[in-house]
Amino acid sequence: MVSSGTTTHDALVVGAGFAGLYAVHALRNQRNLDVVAFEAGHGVGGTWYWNRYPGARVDIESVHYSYSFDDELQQEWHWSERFPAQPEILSYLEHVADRYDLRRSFRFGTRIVALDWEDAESLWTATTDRGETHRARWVFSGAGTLSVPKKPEFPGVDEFAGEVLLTGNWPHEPVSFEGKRVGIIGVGSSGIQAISEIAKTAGRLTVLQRTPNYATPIGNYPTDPREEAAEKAGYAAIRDASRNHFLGVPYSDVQPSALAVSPEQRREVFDDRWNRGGFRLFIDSFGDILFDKAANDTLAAYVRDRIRERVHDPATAELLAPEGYPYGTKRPPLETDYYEAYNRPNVELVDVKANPVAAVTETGVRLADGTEHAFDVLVLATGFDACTGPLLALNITGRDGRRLAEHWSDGPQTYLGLMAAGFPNLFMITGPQSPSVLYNMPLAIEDHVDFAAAAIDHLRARGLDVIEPAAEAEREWVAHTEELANATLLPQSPTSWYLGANIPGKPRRVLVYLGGAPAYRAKCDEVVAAGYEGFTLS
Ligand code: N01
Repeated sequence: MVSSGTTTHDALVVGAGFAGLYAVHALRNQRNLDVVAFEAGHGVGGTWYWNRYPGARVDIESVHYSYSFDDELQQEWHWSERFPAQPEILSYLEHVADRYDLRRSFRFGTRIVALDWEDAESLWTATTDRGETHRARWVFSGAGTLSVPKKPEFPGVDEFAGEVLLTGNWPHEPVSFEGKRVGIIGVGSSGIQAISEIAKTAGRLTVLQRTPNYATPIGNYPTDPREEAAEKAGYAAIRDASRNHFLGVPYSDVQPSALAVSPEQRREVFDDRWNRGGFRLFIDSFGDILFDKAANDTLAAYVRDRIRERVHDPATAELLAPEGYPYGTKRPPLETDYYEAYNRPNVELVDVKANPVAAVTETGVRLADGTEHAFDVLVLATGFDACTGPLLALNITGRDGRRLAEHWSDGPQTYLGLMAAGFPNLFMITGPQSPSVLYNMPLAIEDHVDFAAAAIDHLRARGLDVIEPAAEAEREWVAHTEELANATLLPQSPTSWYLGANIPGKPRRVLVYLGGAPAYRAKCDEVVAAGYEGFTLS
């Protein structure tokens, strides 16, 4: 315990998703610290609590996209599919919460609205939307990376007489589209998953597409008992291989260069990865896809051809075939029968690039040229204020009254994507400029929580209670992450949320570490081995 008083704790955790749940386990169950945790939702699950839209599904195999910290947990849990849908992942997280008795540390339905550092006592004070305050020495933000939906850019959303539904904050009650005129804006991962499902029941579905996406097959199938048994028998090796892979999955068939092989050999590799599904085309085809534009062009052309094969109407196929930005510079969505949805008579594709959405009206949507589309339901799958948005929403004020919003006014500044100079003892789990969304999230989360919890052990063993990155270490890390990003094709995307480019006015900065999870972990290990190099401990 740090000091007396009912609202002073050792650690405060934000969020009850993968990050917050594991943080409570690591701090309270494994270290016996006094922990208080807050969750705005009325249950655990984080992303998997809020994103209940039809078709919501994980796109990394759950055998990999799951906790690794307890072998008993991974042995006893059974996934029904290779890529399970949202309800099953939510059940898993509910099971984890119960199995490790985590719920009792959480205050649900409670949002943190301010976090203020008090230098004199080296404590954070958190204020909740219920007006309570809690103090703690350590703060773990598990607020997530894709948890603050982007505000609609068009006027009139409040005027719409029908229902407006946000994929990222979907109703808990079942939604019926039967016989309804449904409009959907957005064809990112959320939109593509939702369109594939809503198309099956809507009276009419109108997809308002601005930038077409390079969506490729997910390759889902029911769990094969023999495959499951083999994976469980070799789980330790699988987790090792995952942690040693750029994206945190144990794929191992990547070839050096798309340009070093003949067109026929290249096609063979692409066909194989397309047929096997998942992120194999992206990360397990050729190693230069994300680095060399000419290599990237070969895959982009391949995906366009495959899209054209699947869509019957040539004009619709052309609109769906992405051009003008490299494959993978916007996060590639994975799909099941997405393109086939456009072959249904009840589905219509509208290009809102040339003719943008001007306003939402009482009856539907008006485009810039005055065309009106009438809807009963409008679905917004327009994305998130990624990576920085969830942290800035916590309204954080650090040392000397410095606000995080001010520190990050020109884009995020972090050391290791985990801490920021001037914001002591605040661990941003999967924060900006860490591998986070380019790694396998549960493993990225475990790595960060383990690093932070071990730092606390290190400090406590020495009678210290503050850790903070040095400004110079932070500057070097930011420069390093930018250098890595500039060696890739990523900066060539005009609208990617990886760069904050999806939000008007947001500083355009790389929000992820592009050196890959293994290099990142090696760097973290070096920092620890050198006595927390780049951090000031006091
Ligand atoms: O959001 P997005 P998302 N007018 O930003 C369009 C993860 N995720 O929620 O590209 C018209 O990708 C926008 O168009 P444009 C995953 O990491 C994972 O779909 O800006 N359109 C785009 O089409 C993913 O990458 C899963 O031109 C507008 C769409 O809205 C991340 O979450 C499932 C517009 C937004 O796409 C975010 O995905 C779901 C406007 N004014 C999500 N504003 C899994 O499968 C925006 N758009 C695990």
